[in-house]
Amino acid sequence: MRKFKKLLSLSLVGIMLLSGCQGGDKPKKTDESKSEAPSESVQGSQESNTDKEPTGPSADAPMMTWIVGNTSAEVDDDAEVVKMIESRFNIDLKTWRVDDTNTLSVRLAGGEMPDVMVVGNSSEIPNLVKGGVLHEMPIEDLKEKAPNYYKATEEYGESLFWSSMLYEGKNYGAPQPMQNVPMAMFYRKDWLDKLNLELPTTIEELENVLEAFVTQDPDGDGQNNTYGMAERTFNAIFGAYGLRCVTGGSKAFKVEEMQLGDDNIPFFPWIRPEAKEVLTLLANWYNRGLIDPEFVTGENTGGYTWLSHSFMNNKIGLTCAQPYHYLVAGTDTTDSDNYGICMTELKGVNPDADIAIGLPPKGPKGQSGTEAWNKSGRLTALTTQAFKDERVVNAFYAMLDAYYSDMDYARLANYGIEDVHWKKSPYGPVRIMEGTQLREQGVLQVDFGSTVPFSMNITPEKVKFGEEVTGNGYWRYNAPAVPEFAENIDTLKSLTNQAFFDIISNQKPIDYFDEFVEEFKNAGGESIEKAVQEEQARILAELNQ
Ligand SMILES: [Ca+2]
Repeated sequence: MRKFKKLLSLSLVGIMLLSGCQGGDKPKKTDESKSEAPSESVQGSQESNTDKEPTGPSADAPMMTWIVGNTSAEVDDDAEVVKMIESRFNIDLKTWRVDDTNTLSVRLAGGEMPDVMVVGNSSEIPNLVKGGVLHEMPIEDLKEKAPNYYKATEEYGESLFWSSMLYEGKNYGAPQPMQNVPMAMFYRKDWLDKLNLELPTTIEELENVLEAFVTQDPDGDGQNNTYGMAERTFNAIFGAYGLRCVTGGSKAFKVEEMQLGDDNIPFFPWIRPEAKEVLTLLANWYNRGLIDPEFVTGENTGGYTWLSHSFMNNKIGLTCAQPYHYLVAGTDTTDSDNYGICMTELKGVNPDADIAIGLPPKGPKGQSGTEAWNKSGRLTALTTQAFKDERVVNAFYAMLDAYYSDMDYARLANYGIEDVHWKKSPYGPVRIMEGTQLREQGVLQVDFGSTVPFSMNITPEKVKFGEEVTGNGYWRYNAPAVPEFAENIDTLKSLTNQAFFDIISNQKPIDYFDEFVEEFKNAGGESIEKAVQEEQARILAELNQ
Protein backbone atom coordinates (compact mmCIF):
# COMPACT_ATOMS: atom_id res chain seq x y z
CA MET A 1 0.00 0.00 0.00
CA ARG A 2 2.89 2.34 0.74
CA LYS A 3 3.95 2.31 -2.88
CA PHE A 4 0.49 3.37 -3.96
CA LYS A 5 0.45 6.28 -1.53
CA LYS A 6 3.75 7.49 -2.89
CA LEU A 7 2.42 7.20 -6.42
CA LEU A 8 -0.66 9.14 -5.40
CA SER A 9 1.23 12.03 -3.86
CA LEU A 10 3.55 12.24 -6.87
CA SER A 11 0.68 12.36 -9.30
CA LEU A 12 -1.06 14.96 -7.15
CA VAL A 13 1.98 17.23 -7.38
CA GLY A 14 1.98 16.68 -11.13
CA ILE A 15 -1.67 17.60 -11.46
CA MET A 16 -1.27 20.73 -9.38
CA LEU A 17 1.65 21.88 -11.47
CA LEU A 18 -0.11 21.17 -14.73
CA SER A 19 -3.54 22.46 -13.93
CA GLY A 20 -2.59 25.52 -11.94
CA CYS A 21 -3.97 23.86 -8.82
CA GLN A 22 -7.66 23.58 -9.60
CA GLY A 23 -8.13 21.65 -6.42
CA GLY A 24 -11.87 22.09 -6.36
CA ASP A 25 -12.25 19.45 -9.06
CA LYS A 26 -10.50 16.89 -6.91
CA PRO A 27 -12.56 16.81 -3.73
CA LYS A 28 -10.86 13.68 -2.51
CA LYS A 29 -7.50 15.30 -2.26
CA THR A 30 -8.47 18.72 -1.00
CA ASP A 31 -11.00 17.64 1.59
CA GLU A 32 -13.55 19.89 -0.03
CA SER A 33 -15.64 16.90 -0.85
CA LYS A 34 -19.38 17.24 -0.97
CA SER A 35 -20.40 14.06 0.66
CA GLU A 36 -23.72 13.92 -1.15
CA ALA A 37 -22.08 13.85 -4.57
CA PRO A 38 -21.00 10.24 -4.61
CA SER A 39 -24.18 8.83 -3.18
CA GLU A 40 -26.18 10.53 -5.92
CA SER A 41 -24.04 9.13 -8.65
CA VAL A 42 -23.37 5.73 -7.14
CA GLN A 43 -27.05 4.96 -7.43
CA GLY A 44 -26.23 5.12 -11.09
CA SER A 45 -29.35 6.09 -12.92
CA GLN A 46 -28.60 5.59 -16.59
CA GLU A 47 -28.56 9.34 -17.15
CA SER A 48 -25.86 9.92 -14.58
CA ASN A 49 -23.19 9.61 -17.26
CA THR A 50 -24.30 12.60 -19.21
CA ASP A 51 -26.52 14.73 -17.01
CA LYS A 52 -24.09 16.73 -14.96
CA GLU A 53 -20.46 17.53 -14.49
CA PRO A 54 -18.82 14.57 -12.74
CA THR A 55 -17.22 15.55 -9.47
CA GLY A 56 -14.92 12.60 -8.92
CA PRO A 57 -14.99 10.34 -5.87
CA SER A 58 -15.67 11.32 -2.28
CA ALA A 59 -12.84 12.21 0.09
CA ASP A 60 -12.72 8.79 1.68
CA ALA A 61 -13.14 6.81 -1.55
CA PRO A 62 -10.81 3.83 -1.76
CA MET A 63 -8.15 3.63 -4.42
CA MET A 64 -8.68 1.00 -7.11
CA THR A 65 -5.81 0.04 -9.38
CA TRP A 66 -6.90 -1.74 -12.54
CA ILE A 67 -4.50 -3.23 -15.08
CA VAL A 68 -6.06 -4.37 -18.35
CA GLY A 69 -3.28 -6.61 -19.54
CA ASN A 70 -0.37 -5.77 -21.76
CA THR A 71 -1.17 -2.20 -22.75
CA SER A 72 -2.30 -0.17 -19.73
CA ALA A 73 -1.47 3.51 -19.52
CA GLU A 74 -1.57 5.76 -16.47
CA VAL A 75 -4.89 7.55 -16.41
CA ASP A 76 -5.20 11.32 -16.25
CA ASP A 77 -7.02 12.01 -12.97
CA ASP A 78 -8.65 15.06 -14.54
CA ALA A 79 -9.98 13.29 -17.63
CA GLU A 80 -13.76 13.46 -17.88
CA VAL A 81 -14.26 9.73 -18.39
CA VAL A 82 -12.08 8.97 -15.37
CA LYS A 83 -14.12 11.33 -13.20
CA MET A 84 -17.41 9.92 -14.48
CA ILE A 85 -16.34 6.41 -13.56
CA GLU A 86 -14.92 7.51 -10.21
CA SER A 87 -18.11 9.42 -9.31
CA ARG A 88 -20.41 6.62 -10.24
CA PHE A 89 -18.60 3.90 -8.30
CA ASN A 90 -16.97 6.12 -5.67
CA ILE A 91 -13.44 4.94 -6.25
CA ASP A 92 -10.18 6.70 -6.94
CA LEU A 93 -9.15 4.97 -10.16
CA LYS A 94 -5.47 4.33 -10.79
CA THR A 95 -3.69 2.37 -13.48
CA TRP A 96 -0.06 1.74 -14.34
CA ARG A 97 1.71 1.94 -17.59
CA VAL A 98 2.23 -1.60 -18.84
CA ASP A 99 3.81 -2.39 -22.20
CA ASP A 100 6.42 -4.66 -23.77
CA THR A 101 9.30 -3.05 -21.87
CA ASN A 102 7.40 -2.49 -18.65
CA THR A 103 5.54 -5.73 -18.18
CA LEU A 104 2.99 -6.65 -15.58
CA SER A 105 4.96 -9.73 -14.52
CA VAL A 106 8.04 -7.64 -13.79
CA ARG A 107 6.01 -5.27 -11.65
CA LEU A 108 4.32 -8.13 -9.83
CA ALA A 109 7.72 -9.69 -9.18
CA GLY A 110 8.84 -6.33 -7.78
CA GLY A 111 6.13 -6.56 -5.14
CA GLU A 112 3.53 -4.26 -6.67
CA MET A 113 0.00 -5.51 -6.97
CA PRO A 114 -3.05 -4.01 -8.66
CA ASP A 115 -6.57 -4.62 -7.31
CA VAL A 116 -7.98 -5.80 -10.62
CA MET A 117 -6.04 -7.47 -13.42
CA VAL A 118 -6.78 -9.21 -16.67
CA VAL A 119 -5.07 -12.59 -16.84
CA GLY A 120 -3.62 -13.14 -20.30
CA ASN A 121 -3.93 -16.90 -20.36
CA SER A 122 -5.58 -19.35 -17.99
CA SER A 123 -2.33 -21.32 -17.79
CA GLU A 124 -0.93 -18.42 -15.70
CA ILE A 125 -3.53 -18.93 -12.98
CA PRO A 126 -1.76 -21.62 -10.90
CA ASN A 127 1.37 -19.48 -10.50
CA LEU A 128 -0.64 -16.35 -9.72
CA VAL A 129 -2.56 -18.27 -7.05
CA LYS A 130 0.56 -19.85 -5.55
CA GLY A 131 2.29 -16.46 -5.60
CA GLY A 132 -0.49 -14.96 -3.49
CA VAL A 133 -1.67 -12.61 -6.24
CA LEU A 134 -5.13 -13.91 -7.11
CA HIS A 135 -7.92 -14.18 -4.55
CA GLU A 136 -10.77 -16.63 -4.86
CA MET A 137 -13.97 -15.21 -6.38
CA PRO A 138 -16.70 -17.74 -5.62
CA ILE A 139 -19.19 -18.14 -8.46
CA GLU A 140 -21.96 -17.68 -5.84
CA ASP A 141 -20.61 -14.17 -5.07
CA LEU A 142 -20.60 -13.25 -8.75
CA LYS A 143 -24.16 -14.49 -9.03
CA GLU A 144 -25.30 -12.46 -6.03
CA LYS A 145 -23.31 -9.24 -6.57
CA ALA A 146 -23.30 -9.04 -10.35
CA PRO A 147 -26.65 -10.63 -11.29
CA ASN A 148 -26.85 -9.13 -14.77
CA TYR A 149 -23.35 -10.37 -15.57
CA TYR A 150 -24.23 -13.81 -14.25
CA LYS A 151 -27.42 -13.92 -16.30
CA ALA A 152 -25.41 -13.17 -19.46
CA THR A 153 -22.94 -15.96 -18.67
CA GLU A 154 -25.84 -18.38 -18.40
CA GLU A 155 -27.28 -17.18 -21.67
CA TYR A 156 -24.11 -16.88 -23.74
CA GLY A 157 -21.40 -18.88 -21.94
CA GLU A 158 -20.12 -22.01 -23.71
CA SER A 159 -20.23 -25.40 -21.98
CA LEU A 160 -16.72 -25.02 -20.50
CA PHE A 161 -17.27 -21.36 -19.54
CA TRP A 162 -16.70 -21.71 -15.79
CA SER A 163 -13.69 -23.95 -16.22
CA SER A 164 -11.71 -20.99 -17.64
CA MET A 165 -10.57 -19.66 -14.26
CA LEU A 166 -11.02 -22.71 -12.10
CA TYR A 167 -8.00 -24.02 -10.23
CA GLU A 168 -8.09 -26.81 -7.65
CA GLY A 169 -11.85 -26.51 -7.42
CA LYS A 170 -11.92 -22.74 -6.77
CA ASN A 171 -12.90 -19.92 -9.13
CA TYR A 172 -10.34 -17.12 -9.52
CA GLY A 173 -12.03 -14.49 -11.66
CA ALA A 174 -14.79 -13.35 -13.95
CA PRO A 175 -14.46 -14.75 -17.47
CA GLN A 176 -16.52 -12.89 -20.07
CA PRO A 177 -18.71 -14.37 -22.81
CA MET A 178 -17.07 -12.84 -25.87
CA GLN A 179 -18.53 -12.01 -29.25
CA ASN A 180 -15.92 -13.42 -31.61
CA VAL A 181 -15.91 -14.57 -35.19
CA PRO A 182 -13.30 -16.79 -36.86
CA MET A 183 -10.57 -15.48 -39.17
CA ALA A 184 -11.71 -14.29 -42.58
CA MET A 185 -9.89 -15.14 -45.81
CA PHE A 186 -8.85 -11.99 -47.63
CA TYR A 187 -8.10 -12.23 -51.36
CA ARG A 188 -6.69 -9.52 -53.58
CA LYS A 189 -9.89 -8.71 -55.49
CA ASP A 190 -7.98 -6.73 -58.13
CA TRP A 191 -5.95 -9.89 -58.85
CA LEU A 192 -9.05 -12.12 -59.05
CA ASP A 193 -10.75 -9.62 -61.36
CA LYS A 194 -7.74 -9.23 -63.63
CA LEU A 195 -7.49 -13.00 -64.08
CA ASN A 196 -11.27 -13.41 -64.28
CA LEU A 197 -11.39 -15.76 -61.29
CA GLU A 198 -14.20 -16.52 -58.83
CA LEU A 199 -13.70 -16.86 -55.09
CA PRO A 200 -12.79 -20.52 -54.46
CA THR A 201 -14.95 -22.73 -52.22
CA THR A 202 -12.97 -26.00 -52.14
CA ILE A 203 -9.32 -26.95 -51.74
CA GLU A 204 -9.18 -27.86 -55.47
CA GLU A 205 -10.60 -24.49 -56.51
CA LEU A 206 -8.25 -22.73 -54.11
CA GLU A 207 -5.31 -24.58 -55.63
CA ASN A 208 -6.32 -23.32 -59.09
CA VAL A 209 -6.58 -19.73 -57.87
CA LEU A 210 -3.17 -19.93 -56.17
CA GLU A 211 -1.69 -21.41 -59.33
CA ALA A 212 -3.11 -18.53 -61.41
CA PHE A 213 -1.73 -15.99 -58.91
CA VAL A 214 1.73 -17.49 -59.50
CA THR A 215 1.70 -18.07 -63.25
CA GLN A 216 -0.54 -15.37 -64.76
CA ASP A 217 1.13 -12.15 -63.57
CA PRO A 218 -1.80 -10.83 -61.49
CA ASP A 219 0.01 -7.57 -60.68
CA GLY A 220 0.63 -6.96 -64.38
CA ASP A 221 4.29 -5.93 -64.15
CA GLY A 222 5.40 -8.53 -66.70
CA GLN A 223 7.49 -10.35 -64.11
CA ASN A 224 7.12 -13.71 -62.50
CA ASN A 225 7.19 -12.34 -58.95
CA THR A 226 3.99 -13.33 -57.15
CA TYR A 227 2.98 -16.20 -54.90
CA GLY A 228 -0.35 -17.57 -53.73
CA MET A 229 -0.21 -17.54 -49.95
CA ALA A 230 2.01 -17.84 -46.88
CA GLU A 231 1.80 -19.01 -43.25
CA ARG A 232 -1.31 -17.09 -42.15
CA THR A 233 -3.48 -19.19 -44.47
CA PHE A 234 -2.07 -22.53 -43.25
CA ASN A 235 -4.81 -22.62 -40.58
CA ALA A 236 -7.54 -22.78 -43.25
CA ILE A 237 -5.84 -25.69 -45.03
CA PHE A 238 -5.54 -27.68 -41.80
CA GLY A 239 -9.15 -26.64 -41.11
CA ALA A 240 -10.26 -28.30 -44.35
CA TYR A 241 -9.00 -31.54 -42.83
CA GLY A 242 -10.64 -31.04 -39.42
CA LEU A 243 -7.61 -29.77 -37.51
CA ARG A 244 -6.91 -26.64 -35.50
CA CYS A 245 -3.23 -26.10 -36.39
CA VAL A 246 -2.82 -22.33 -36.27
CA THR A 247 -0.10 -19.70 -36.43
CA GLY A 248 -2.27 -16.73 -35.48
CA GLY A 249 -0.40 -13.51 -36.10
CA SER A 250 2.99 -15.10 -35.50
CA LYS A 251 5.16 -16.99 -37.96
CA ALA A 252 5.32 -20.12 -35.80
CA PHE A 253 2.63 -22.71 -35.10
CA LYS A 254 0.99 -22.29 -31.70
CA VAL A 255 1.85 -25.76 -30.48
CA GLU A 256 0.68 -24.91 -26.95
CA GLU A 257 -2.90 -24.55 -28.16
CA MET A 258 -4.57 -27.93 -27.98
CA GLN A 259 -7.76 -28.74 -29.84
CA LEU A 260 -11.02 -29.64 -28.14
CA GLY A 261 -12.87 -32.46 -29.86
CA ASP A 262 -16.63 -32.45 -30.38
CA ASP A 263 -16.74 -35.02 -27.59
CA ASN A 264 -15.12 -32.46 -25.20
CA ILE A 265 -11.90 -34.49 -25.21
CA PRO A 266 -8.80 -32.33 -25.83
CA PHE A 267 -5.91 -33.49 -28.03
CA PHE A 268 -2.77 -32.31 -29.83
CA PRO A 269 -3.72 -31.85 -33.50
CA TRP A 270 -0.05 -31.81 -34.57
CA ILE A 271 0.39 -35.56 -34.43
CA ARG A 272 -2.89 -36.64 -36.03
CA PRO A 273 -2.76 -38.59 -39.33
CA GLU A 274 -4.72 -35.75 -41.01
CA ALA A 275 -1.79 -33.43 -40.26
CA LYS A 276 0.36 -35.64 -42.50
CA GLU A 277 -2.19 -35.24 -45.32
CA VAL A 278 -2.09 -31.45 -45.00
CA LEU A 279 1.71 -31.36 -44.84
CA THR A 280 1.80 -33.49 -47.99
CA LEU A 281 -0.42 -30.96 -49.76
CA LEU A 282 1.52 -27.93 -48.50
CA ALA A 283 4.87 -29.49 -49.46
CA ASN A 284 3.46 -30.04 -52.94
CA TRP A 285 2.25 -26.44 -53.18
CA TYR A 286 5.61 -25.18 -51.94
CA ASN A 287 7.39 -27.27 -54.55
CA ARG A 288 5.21 -25.71 -57.27
CA GLY A 289 5.88 -22.19 -56.02
CA LEU A 290 2.35 -21.56 -54.70
CA ILE A 291 3.66 -20.78 -51.21
CA ASP A 292 5.94 -17.80 -50.65
CA PRO A 293 9.32 -19.36 -49.73
CA GLU A 294 9.78 -16.54 -47.24
CA PHE A 295 6.85 -17.83 -45.16
CA VAL A 296 9.56 -18.93 -42.74
CA THR A 297 10.21 -15.30 -41.77
CA GLY A 298 6.52 -14.43 -41.74
CA GLU A 299 4.05 -12.18 -43.55
CA ASN A 300 4.53 -9.36 -41.04
CA THR A 301 7.84 -7.49 -41.03
CA GLY A 302 7.10 -5.11 -38.15
CA GLY A 303 4.57 -2.63 -36.83
CA TYR A 304 1.02 -3.70 -36.03
CA THR A 305 0.95 -7.51 -35.78
CA TRP A 306 -1.93 -8.13 -38.16
CA LEU A 307 -0.44 -6.19 -41.05
CA SER A 308 0.64 -8.61 -43.78
CA HIS A 309 3.40 -6.91 -45.69
CA SER A 310 3.55 -9.75 -48.21
CA PHE A 311 -0.15 -9.14 -48.98
CA MET A 312 0.18 -5.35 -49.11
CA ASN A 313 3.29 -5.40 -51.27
CA ASN A 314 1.97 -7.55 -54.14
CA LYS A 315 3.80 -10.68 -53.06
CA ILE A 316 0.89 -12.97 -52.12
CA GLY A 317 -2.78 -12.79 -53.05
CA LEU A 318 -4.37 -14.38 -49.97
CA THR A 319 -4.08 -13.84 -46.21
CA CYS A 320 -6.11 -14.46 -43.05
CA ALA A 321 -7.12 -11.99 -40.34
CA GLN A 322 -10.16 -10.88 -38.36
CA PRO A 323 -12.81 -9.19 -40.55
CA TYR A 324 -12.52 -5.90 -38.63
CA HIS A 325 -8.77 -5.76 -39.23
CA TYR A 326 -9.67 -4.80 -42.80
CA LEU A 327 -13.32 -3.69 -42.79
CA VAL A 328 -15.49 -2.47 -39.92
CA ALA A 329 -18.99 -3.47 -40.97
CA GLY A 330 -19.73 -4.29 -44.60
CA THR A 331 -17.91 -4.99 -47.83
CA ASP A 332 -17.70 -1.35 -48.99
CA THR A 333 -14.02 -0.84 -49.79
CA THR A 334 -14.43 2.74 -51.04
CA ASP A 335 -15.33 4.55 -47.78
CA SER A 336 -12.37 5.03 -45.45
CA ASP A 337 -14.74 5.19 -42.45
CA ASN A 338 -15.20 1.46 -43.07
CA TYR A 339 -11.45 0.74 -43.02
CA GLY A 340 -9.78 -1.24 -40.28
CA ILE A 341 -6.12 -0.69 -39.51
CA CYS A 342 -4.87 -3.18 -42.15
CA MET A 343 -7.08 -1.74 -44.93
CA THR A 344 -5.94 1.80 -44.16
CA GLU A 345 -2.33 0.64 -44.48
CA LEU A 346 -3.01 -1.39 -47.65
CA LYS A 347 -4.67 1.58 -49.36
CA GLY A 348 -1.83 3.83 -48.23
CA VAL A 349 0.81 1.60 -49.80
CA ASN A 350 -1.21 0.40 -52.74
CA PRO A 351 -4.20 2.69 -53.58
CA ASP A 352 -5.43 0.52 -56.48
CA ALA A 353 -5.46 -2.68 -54.45
CA ASP A 354 -8.83 -4.08 -53.46
CA ILE A 355 -9.95 -7.01 -51.33
CA ALA A 356 -12.67 -9.68 -51.38
CA ILE A 357 -13.56 -12.03 -48.56
CA GLY A 358 -14.02 -15.75 -49.21
CA LEU A 359 -15.22 -18.60 -47.03
CA PRO A 360 -12.73 -21.22 -45.81
CA PRO A 361 -12.28 -23.92 -48.48
CA LYS A 362 -13.88 -27.33 -48.02
CA GLY A 363 -11.62 -30.37 -47.81
CA PRO A 364 -12.11 -33.89 -49.17
CA LYS A 365 -14.63 -34.81 -46.44
CA GLY A 366 -16.48 -31.48 -46.60
CA GLN A 367 -14.80 -30.08 -43.49
CA SER A 368 -13.72 -26.46 -43.35
CA GLY A 369 -12.86 -23.68 -40.92
CA THR A 370 -10.40 -21.06 -39.81
CA GLU A 371 -8.75 -20.16 -36.54
CA ALA A 372 -11.04 -18.60 -33.93
CA TRP A 373 -10.17 -17.09 -30.56
CA ASN A 374 -11.69 -17.73 -27.13
CA LYS A 375 -15.42 -17.74 -26.63
CA SER A 376 -14.72 -17.00 -22.99
CA GLY A 377 -12.10 -14.31 -22.61
CA ARG A 378 -11.07 -11.10 -20.86
CA LEU A 379 -10.30 -13.18 -17.79
CA THR A 380 -10.68 -10.43 -15.18
CA ALA A 381 -9.55 -11.21 -11.66
CA LEU A 382 -9.42 -9.58 -8.23
CA THR A 383 -6.20 -9.78 -6.26
CA THR A 384 -5.53 -10.35 -2.57
CA GLN A 385 -4.78 -6.62 -2.45
CA ALA A 386 -8.38 -5.81 -3.47
CA PHE A 387 -9.79 -7.98 -0.73
CA LYS A 388 -8.10 -5.84 1.93
CA ASP A 389 -10.91 -3.32 1.37
CA GLU A 390 -14.41 -4.66 0.86
CA ARG A 391 -15.45 -1.39 -0.81
CA VAL A 392 -13.01 -2.11 -3.64
CA VAL A 393 -14.43 -5.59 -4.11
CA ASN A 394 -18.00 -4.29 -4.12
CA ALA A 395 -17.13 -1.47 -6.52
CA PHE A 396 -15.65 -4.04 -8.89
CA TYR A 397 -18.80 -6.16 -8.82
CA ALA A 398 -20.87 -3.00 -9.47
CA MET A 399 -18.64 -2.07 -12.44
CA LEU A 400 -18.89 -5.58 -13.83
CA ASP A 401 -22.65 -5.61 -13.49
CA ALA A 402 -23.04 -2.12 -15.00
CA TYR A 403 -21.15 -3.28 -18.10
CA TYR A 404 -23.93 -5.80 -18.66
CA SER A 405 -26.96 -3.81 -17.47
CA ASP A 406 -26.27 -0.25 -18.62
CA MET A 407 -25.13 0.01 -22.23
CA ASP A 408 -24.53 3.76 -21.96
CA TYR A 409 -21.99 3.00 -19.27
CA ALA A 410 -20.52 0.13 -21.30
CA ARG A 411 -20.12 2.45 -24.28
CA LEU A 412 -18.49 5.08 -22.08
CA ALA A 413 -15.97 2.58 -20.66
CA ASN A 414 -15.14 1.10 -24.06
CA TYR A 415 -15.58 3.96 -26.55
CA GLY A 416 -15.54 7.09 -24.38
CA ILE A 417 -17.46 10.26 -25.20
CA GLU A 418 -19.11 10.86 -28.56
CA ASP A 419 -17.27 13.31 -30.85
CA VAL A 420 -14.33 13.37 -28.42
CA HIS A 421 -13.22 9.73 -28.53
CA TRP A 422 -15.56 8.28 -31.16
CA LYS A 423 -18.07 9.33 -33.79
CA LYS A 424 -21.17 7.79 -35.30
CA SER A 425 -20.88 6.27 -38.78
CA PRO A 426 -23.02 4.02 -40.99
CA TYR A 427 -20.75 1.20 -39.78
CA GLY A 428 -21.34 1.84 -36.07
CA PRO A 429 -19.10 3.78 -33.69
CA VAL A 430 -15.69 4.68 -35.11
CA ARG A 431 -12.84 5.67 -32.80
CA ILE A 432 -11.29 9.08 -33.41
CA MET A 433 -8.63 8.62 -30.76
CA GLU A 434 -6.49 5.49 -30.38
CA GLY A 435 -3.86 3.76 -28.33
CA THR A 436 -2.14 5.17 -25.28
CA GLN A 437 -3.79 8.58 -25.62
CA LEU A 438 -7.21 6.95 -25.39
CA ARG A 439 -6.23 4.91 -22.34
CA GLU A 440 -4.87 7.97 -20.55
CA GLN A 441 -8.35 9.42 -20.89
CA GLY A 442 -9.73 6.42 -19.01
CA VAL A 443 -11.22 4.71 -22.07
CA LEU A 444 -10.54 0.95 -22.45
CA GLN A 445 -9.15 0.82 -18.90
CA VAL A 446 -12.07 -0.62 -16.93
CA ASP A 447 -14.10 -2.23 -19.70
CA PHE A 448 -14.73 -5.93 -20.25
CA GLY A 449 -14.18 -6.01 -24.00
CA SER A 450 -16.48 -7.08 -26.81
CA THR A 451 -18.78 -9.24 -24.75
CA VAL A 452 -21.88 -10.67 -26.41
CA PRO A 453 -24.34 -8.13 -24.91
CA PHE A 454 -21.94 -5.22 -25.57
CA SER A 455 -21.47 -6.21 -29.21
CA MET A 456 -25.14 -6.86 -29.87
CA ASN A 457 -26.11 -3.47 -28.43
CA ILE A 458 -23.20 -1.17 -29.29
CA THR A 459 -21.72 -2.64 -32.50
CA PRO A 460 -24.53 -4.69 -34.10
CA GLU A 461 -23.36 -3.74 -37.62
CA LYS A 462 -19.91 -5.18 -36.90
CA VAL A 463 -21.37 -8.40 -35.47
CA LYS A 464 -23.68 -8.94 -38.45
CA PHE A 465 -20.89 -8.31 -40.95
CA GLY A 466 -18.37 -10.53 -39.13
CA GLU A 467 -20.81 -13.42 -39.01
CA GLU A 468 -21.75 -13.02 -42.67
CA VAL A 469 -18.21 -13.21 -44.05
CA THR A 470 -16.81 -16.02 -41.91
CA GLY A 471 -17.53 -19.72 -41.88
CA ASN A 472 -16.86 -22.45 -39.36
CA GLY A 473 -14.42 -21.57 -36.58
CA TYR A 474 -11.93 -23.73 -34.74
CA TRP A 475 -12.28 -22.05 -31.35
CA ARG A 476 -9.40 -21.62 -28.94
CA TYR A 477 -9.53 -23.97 -26.00
CA ASN A 478 -8.22 -23.02 -22.55
CA ALA A 479 -6.51 -26.22 -21.41
CA PRO A 480 -6.60 -26.77 -17.65
CA ALA A 481 -3.23 -26.41 -15.95
CA VAL A 482 -1.24 -29.61 -15.41
CA PRO A 483 2.40 -29.70 -14.25
CA GLU A 484 3.59 -31.79 -17.24
CA PHE A 485 2.51 -29.02 -19.60
CA ALA A 486 4.78 -26.27 -18.30
CA GLU A 487 7.70 -28.69 -18.05
CA ASN A 488 7.65 -29.92 -21.64
CA ILE A 489 5.81 -27.50 -23.84
CA ASP A 490 8.88 -25.53 -24.98
CA THR A 491 10.52 -28.70 -26.30
CA LEU A 492 7.33 -29.68 -28.12
CA LYS A 493 7.04 -26.20 -29.63
CA SER A 494 10.49 -26.27 -31.21
CA LEU A 495 10.18 -29.92 -32.23
CA THR A 496 6.87 -29.33 -34.05
CA ASN A 497 7.82 -26.10 -35.74
CA GLN A 498 11.09 -27.56 -36.94
CA ALA A 499 9.37 -30.64 -38.37
CA PHE A 500 6.43 -28.80 -39.98
CA PHE A 501 8.60 -26.09 -41.55
CA ASP A 502 11.14 -28.64 -42.82
CA ILE A 503 8.44 -30.81 -44.36
CA ILE A 504 6.54 -27.91 -45.98
CA SER A 505 9.72 -26.42 -47.44
CA ASN A 506 10.78 -29.80 -48.86
CA GLN A 507 13.85 -30.06 -46.65
CA LYS A 508 12.60 -33.28 -45.10
CA PRO A 509 10.56 -36.00 -46.84
CA ILE A 510 6.87 -36.51 -45.94
CA ASP A 511 7.64 -39.75 -44.14
CA TYR A 512 9.73 -37.83 -41.66
CA PHE A 513 6.32 -37.01 -40.13
CA ASP A 514 6.09 -40.51 -38.58
CA GLU A 515 9.46 -40.08 -36.91
CA PHE A 516 8.36 -36.67 -35.62
CA VAL A 517 5.19 -38.14 -34.09
CA GLU A 518 7.21 -40.65 -32.08
CA GLU A 519 9.59 -37.93 -30.89
CA PHE A 520 6.69 -35.67 -29.95
CA LYS A 521 5.05 -38.38 -27.88
CA ASN A 522 8.28 -39.33 -26.14
CA ALA A 523 9.19 -35.72 -25.37
CA GLY A 524 6.16 -35.36 -23.08
CA GLY A 525 3.44 -34.99 -25.69
CA GLU A 526 1.76 -38.23 -24.79
CA SER A 527 1.77 -37.67 -21.02
CA ILE A 528 0.55 -34.04 -21.36
CA GLU A 529 -2.32 -35.10 -23.57
CA LYS A 530 -3.34 -37.77 -21.07
CA ALA A 531 -3.03 -35.46 -18.05
CA VAL A 532 -5.03 -32.65 -19.72
CA GLN A 533 -7.72 -35.11 -20.77
CA GLU A 534 -8.02 -36.44 -17.22
CA GLU A 535 -8.07 -32.97 -15.67
CA GLN A 536 -10.66 -31.73 -18.17
CA ALA A 537 -12.89 -34.72 -17.44
CA ARG A 538 -12.53 -34.10 -13.69
CA ILE A 539 -13.47 -30.40 -14.06
CA LEU A 540 -16.44 -31.24 -16.27
CA ALA A 541 -17.69 -33.74 -13.71
CA GLU A 542 -17.25 -31.14 -10.95
CA LEU A 543 -19.11 -28.41 -12.86
CA ASN A 544 -21.94 -30.80 -13.65
CA GLN A 545 -22.41 -31.81 -10.03
CA1 LIG B 1 4.19 -10.05 -61.71
